Amino acid sequence: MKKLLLAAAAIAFAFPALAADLEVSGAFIRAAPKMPTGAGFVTIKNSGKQDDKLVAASADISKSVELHTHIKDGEIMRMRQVESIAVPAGGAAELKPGGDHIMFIDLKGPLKEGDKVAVTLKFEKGGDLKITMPVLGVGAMTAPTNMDHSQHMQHMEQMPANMKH
Ligand SMILES: [Cu+2]
Repeated sequence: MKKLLLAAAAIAFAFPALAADLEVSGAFIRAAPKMPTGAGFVTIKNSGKQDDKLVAASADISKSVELHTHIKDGEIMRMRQVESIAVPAGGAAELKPGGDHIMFIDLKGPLKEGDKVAVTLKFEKGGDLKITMPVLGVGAMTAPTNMDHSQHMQHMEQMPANMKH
């Protein structure tokens, strides 16, 4: 048992930037009912002290997964594969429509709204981070914000004051 703990400590020391420093929010994939490819978006916040990089992503919904960005070629926006996406210390990487994204190439089946996809994000220092990306509508621009929460707050305010015993 003690040996095991020591081994774990050694690994933690070798990789000081832990996945715990990386926080993922707003993940979603656009539905692709008839297309051979799909695009995923997510915001990755790095609360650590070391810059990190998203270097790969994997999922079993497609033959391959690439990291892409958009570049302006004259008046046309084109997609281009990139080797990594920077996740700066104290900052965030925002993968969003029209910018950086995760590209699922050669989908094994149609991506339908309401599906949930398990995706592993691989970071240069933070290691692997497993996330679930919900599939939203074809033209979705952002993941839904927590509207339920604000509604809940309103309920609280409207609660009668004489609820004490
Ligand atoms: Cu792409």
